[in-house]
Amino acid sequence: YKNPYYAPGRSVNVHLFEWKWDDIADECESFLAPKGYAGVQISPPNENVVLWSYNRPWWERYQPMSYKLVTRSGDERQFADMVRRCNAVGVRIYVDAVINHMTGEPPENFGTAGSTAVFNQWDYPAVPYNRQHFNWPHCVIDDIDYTTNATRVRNCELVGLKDLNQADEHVRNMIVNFMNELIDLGVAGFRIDAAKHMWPEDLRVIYDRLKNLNTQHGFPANARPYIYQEVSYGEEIISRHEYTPLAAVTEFKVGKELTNAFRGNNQLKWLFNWGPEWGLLAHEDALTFIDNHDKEREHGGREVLTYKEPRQYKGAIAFLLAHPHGEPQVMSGYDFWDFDIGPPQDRYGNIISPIASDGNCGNGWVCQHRWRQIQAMVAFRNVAGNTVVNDWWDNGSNQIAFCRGGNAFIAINNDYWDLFQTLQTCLPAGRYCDVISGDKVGSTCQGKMVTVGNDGRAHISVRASDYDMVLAIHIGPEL
Ligand code: LAG
Ligand code: CA
Repeated sequence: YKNPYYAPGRSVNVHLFEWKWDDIADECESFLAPKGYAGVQISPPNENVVLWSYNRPWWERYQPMSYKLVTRSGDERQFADMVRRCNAVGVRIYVDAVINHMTGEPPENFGTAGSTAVFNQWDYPAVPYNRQHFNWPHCVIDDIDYTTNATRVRNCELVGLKDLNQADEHVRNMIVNFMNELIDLGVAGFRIDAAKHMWPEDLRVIYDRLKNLNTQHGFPANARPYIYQEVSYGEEIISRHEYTPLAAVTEFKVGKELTNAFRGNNQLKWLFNWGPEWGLLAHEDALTFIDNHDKEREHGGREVLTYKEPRQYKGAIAFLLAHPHGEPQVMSGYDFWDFDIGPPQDRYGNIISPIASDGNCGNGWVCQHRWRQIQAMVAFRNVAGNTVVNDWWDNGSNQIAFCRGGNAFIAINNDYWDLFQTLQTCLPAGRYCDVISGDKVGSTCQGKMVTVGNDGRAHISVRASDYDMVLAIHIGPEL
């Protein structure tokens, strides 16, 4: 469950938060595949409760009503079409699987597929689930439970959401059928929402009943789905190491530590041994990211870097993607000013597409994955391939540089003074165009030019006043 089955030469997953299936299909064909993105994490595809009382918040999608594939992102036909079209261009689809719980007791009682439920009776006829399929007696997780009581974290309700009992055979069947239907449709894997709130032994049973990936969608025979379990930090009473024997795990420390460093609270020079020596999960166990849809909103969004602090955010993402540790994911969402704000929508609640008719991202969407500096680092990672970090350089402070084998070189300056150095780039002699500071249009470089000599060395300049703190060059088309 730890192999994402990316297409050869691809390495970065993007969370297209709240995107519609039709738009994702278009994006796979027109942008993600040509730019070398490997996969997309989609928002939950199964029916959720509709919450007009909160003006359709994003979080209604974390309150399942059934496993019918009908949401604001699209219906089953559109879902199948998206997966088929993305797989056809080598972009994999990973589903956010909400299997810990159903709804809370919301003020409204209609799902996106028209289903209703009797919340206070734990009755979800569209699945069907009833009271006997939930953990009992009913209880709600308190903050203190995270440090003292693993059973309560797993068997009580997360923020009042009806807590399914994954030890129950019927519950297992319903979840497995749902996930297997998605595998049949061609998905490559799953994010397991709220994995900390489920017992590892129950999850193991569920994973082991999943089908192999669908060979008709280009997967090799006997390929198991890629599974990354959402375990936030996981260093309290429940350890993330209870989950790594099963499948991969979301590595929240990456965003926390890189945020700390790129906000200037830790020197970049210390990143020389980035990886397990920092207490991070082993490479194959770690799904890495700076922000996700929760972290960009929690605590006023101050916990980790987000699109709202773009210079440091792009710096942190550049390091995330330049460094070989982990399977990285980038977040791509919409502009918001308050926790509850849902995606851009019309008055009927239809999601407004991110990409306008001129092909540009707009309509209130941020599209981080399309930012030149981020997209360029996706290509950088693909070119770097399986190489390790070599020729590390730092100035004893916040200026760092390193090579990825003989394929790629990056320099980052998070000091308040200029980086002005002759450095080993490990690249063949030649003229390179920095992929961060400007596009290469035809044979002209709109960004910084770097001339590498026969000894692999080049003069590198990243001024404190430069628009971005990163310079990155790699082998590829000649200038
Ligand atoms: C997750 N991972 O473990 C998701 O990443 C996270 O986004 C989900 O919470 C959570 N677990 C449940 O799947 C989100 C919001 C919550 C929201 C919940 C359900 O962060 O704020 O709770 O989705 O929609 C909302 C209200 C609560 C209320 C609850 C139940 O905000 O105040 O108690 O619904 O009615
Ligand atoms: Ca639970």
